[in-house]
Amino acid sequence: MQTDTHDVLIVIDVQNDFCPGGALAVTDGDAVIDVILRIAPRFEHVILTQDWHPANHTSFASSHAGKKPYDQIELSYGPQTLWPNHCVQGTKGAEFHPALGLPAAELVLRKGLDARIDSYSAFFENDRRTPTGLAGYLEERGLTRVFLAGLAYDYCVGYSALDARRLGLAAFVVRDGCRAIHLGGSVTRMEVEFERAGVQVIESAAFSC
Ligand code: VGL
Ligand code: ZN
Repeated sequence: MQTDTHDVLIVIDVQNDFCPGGALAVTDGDAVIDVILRIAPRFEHVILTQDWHPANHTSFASSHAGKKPYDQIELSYGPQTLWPNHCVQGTKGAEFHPALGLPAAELVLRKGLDARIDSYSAFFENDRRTPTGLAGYLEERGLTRVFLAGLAYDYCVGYSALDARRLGLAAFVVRDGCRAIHLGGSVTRMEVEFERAGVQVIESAAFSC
């Protein structure tokens, strides 16, 4: 896999709360860091996303009386899985993992700021319509192929890849640079969607580095 000036590596949500010891820890979540640091030098363009919720966010079980984490509820924009409080703005848990040293990243995109709506994708909130601005940024910068890694494979990485395809971008998910939450068949469900949308799943070895 050769990269060129139209390619961008989007590193999704490598934050303390998604790593071991965090509020919404993904098994082995911090293992993505070595892979990401190994492939990042292949890219002229690197973007980081940061889940960045207010303390009363609607995706938190604690915002809904009688609900607990991983319950499903119906919101105005569709079904929403409820999570433990995580990535609250300004907290340690919301900070990038300290080993994720990517000082050359050109953009840090924060998402999930609106208390009323969740945002898995880096491109759109969970209504699948409200844009984050990332599509405009990529377009203006001439970035047409996105490579995704980070956390979690079956949520924020997955939805970002699907939306990239919806926007007409080529989308590659670097599988060993991701770890999944695994919630009731979420990985299989996402991979069916990848297939349908034309998201390509590759391994970091494809960069031969
Ligand atoms: C994520 C659940 C809630 C993710 C973020 O980064 O995949 N998952 N918020
Ligand atoms: Zn979140």
